[in-house]
Amino acid sequence: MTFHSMWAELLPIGRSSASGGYRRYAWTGADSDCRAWFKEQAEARGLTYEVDRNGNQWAWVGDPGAGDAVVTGSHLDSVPDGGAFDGPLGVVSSFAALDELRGRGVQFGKPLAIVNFGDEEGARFGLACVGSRLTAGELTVEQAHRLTDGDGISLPKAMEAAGYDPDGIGADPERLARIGAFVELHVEQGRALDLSGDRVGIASAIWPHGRWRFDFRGEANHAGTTRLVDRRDPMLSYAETVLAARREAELAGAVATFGKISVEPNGVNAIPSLVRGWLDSRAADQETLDTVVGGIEKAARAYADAHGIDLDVVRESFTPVVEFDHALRDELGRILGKDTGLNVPVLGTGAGHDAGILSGRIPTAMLFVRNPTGVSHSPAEFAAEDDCVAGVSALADVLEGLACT
Ligand code: HGY
Ligand code: MN
Ligand code: MN
Ligand code: MN
Repeated sequence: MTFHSMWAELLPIGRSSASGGYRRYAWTGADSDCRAWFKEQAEARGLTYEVDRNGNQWAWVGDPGAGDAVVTGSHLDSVPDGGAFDGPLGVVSSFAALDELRGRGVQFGKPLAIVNFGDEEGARFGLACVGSRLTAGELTVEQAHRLTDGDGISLPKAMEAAGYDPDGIGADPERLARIGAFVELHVEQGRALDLSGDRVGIASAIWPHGRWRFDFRGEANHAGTTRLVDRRDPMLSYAETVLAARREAELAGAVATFGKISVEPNGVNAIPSLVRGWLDSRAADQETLDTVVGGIEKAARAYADAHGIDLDVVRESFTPVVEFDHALRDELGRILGKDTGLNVPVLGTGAGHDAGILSGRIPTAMLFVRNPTGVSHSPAEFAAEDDCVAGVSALADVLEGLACT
């Protein structure tokens, strides 16, 4: 199997014919099809295949119990109408890199594993990196049981419906104790490599980021007969808050996005009783992030008060800044620069990743592959095949340097 043929096999799974975007949500049919593809790739290579207590898939070369394993991989799920590369590029490249290492005839001095972490995007249950958070003990079983999707289906019920036993979910310290390093290859979600003219880069850090839910409660009423002065319309406060978010982020050099909204009763001719807006905000450091979110919340409260609207703000998830393991990051730079003597670019990112979640427990690093437009979380997400193949070789070099004698 070449990178190209694996890619061609995975590409159609969960893809919308209308937009070309993906709907690979955790524990749905498309997710199951992706998981079946992963299992097939593992078994076709004679790897030891397993699913861990949290539903993450693992494919091993060597003894999974031996310890000091080198692990690579990423995720296969997507955001709503997402792109083809975010996640899958890391998983396909891992299998292709293993094939390349076998072609080089290397001997593995340590166990090597390829992993597919479940539910990284949080598209269905609203929390990113569920598979790696559970494994790292960053998400408790009780919290996981409280996660429900838009139809009120809980995470455990969704796992069960997909044929997975949710009863064993939870922290997996023994598994993490057997891992010496985790390296995730990912399409860059930005243009730094395009601007520098490099095919591959190394991650330095992940910005602190989080998700906050703003609930604006007003008074439902008739859109046609209620005078403007008599209204308590939460949509106004919400709209003013979205504009305030842009102003606060611009001032601070950060990012803030209201990308998801729900309206009750959601009728064209009804003034809403409730407008729920979800804020995703990220900044290069904690202090800036606090300033931005604090500024947005302050503005929202001022607007709500002015319109007689009740406002609740709930922080639904948060990931502190991730500084990737310096020694491992520098080791990757040494390995990748050894033939060319060139420094491989090191770049920060505002995107969250499983490698970020695990970085508090095991040494983790990331490789980025050039994305010529920088666009991600969109059907337009793209990486040229020769850049992807360069990413596979870089990953193979890194895995050889870390796992082979
Ligand atoms: O939201 C993120 O940054 C990631 O893609 N889950
Ligand atoms: Mn993503
Ligand atoms: Mn991703
Ligand atoms: Mn991610």
